Amino acid sequence: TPSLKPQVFFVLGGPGSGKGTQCAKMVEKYGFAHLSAGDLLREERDSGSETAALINQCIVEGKIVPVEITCQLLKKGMEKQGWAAKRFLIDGFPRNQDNYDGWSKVIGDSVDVPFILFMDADEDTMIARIIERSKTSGRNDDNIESLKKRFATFRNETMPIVELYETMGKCRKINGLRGIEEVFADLETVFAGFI
Ligand code: UP5
Ligand code: MG
Repeated sequence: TPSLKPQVFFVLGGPGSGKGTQCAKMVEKYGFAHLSAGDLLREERDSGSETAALINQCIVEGKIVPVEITCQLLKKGMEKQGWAAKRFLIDGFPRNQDNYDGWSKVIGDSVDVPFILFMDADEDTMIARIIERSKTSGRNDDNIESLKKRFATFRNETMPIVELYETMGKCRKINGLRGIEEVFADLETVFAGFI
């Protein structure tokens, strides 16, 4: 019997690897729900809530916000979209062991995670994309200083989570270096059975 739990697909990859771009295409073509942890955190920061200063400091330093904050935002976001029998793409989370443990505790078995996507790209490509995007993004972490810190955090804290899913046989690695449409064709292959 098919599971009635919502399905969650985490989307991980370095800054500029194309997480947001590809998720938007899955929303448009297949009606997936998409939650970007980074977008939710920027929204929360801009709301001026009591956690705003802490969130902003983490973002500029490329550090990872405590999971209690991020997980609550994700949970609220999922509830807002309608929790039941949905396919969620959660982009940019879980980024470290603290994120993984916090999610397991709060959400855990109430959803299925069939697999995660790992958007693979080299740093030179990602730097070029982010520097180009910085002309219009308005993001205060789209500068070379913050970017270097984001890469270090990705390598040291997020890659071990990618590897954790890999050892569970639940990581689908995507070559993110090609054009947007070619990358998307790979996603469609990987998601066959869910679309
Ligand atoms: N582009 C995309 N794909 C392309 C392709 N195939 N060919 C050519 N160009 C391509 O893409 C980036 C740019 O590249 C765009 O201009 C796009 O057109 C082009 P995008 O899809 O935006 O890449 P993405 O991987 O989403 O990059 P992003 O910068 O959003 O990744 P980050 O992981 O750095 O940012 P995020 O928003 O997830 O997190 C920001 C910060 O929030 C973190 O550093 C951290 O401080 C905090 N955070 C947490 O603390 N906890 C969380 O759980 C999440 C975030
Ligand atoms: Mg993004």
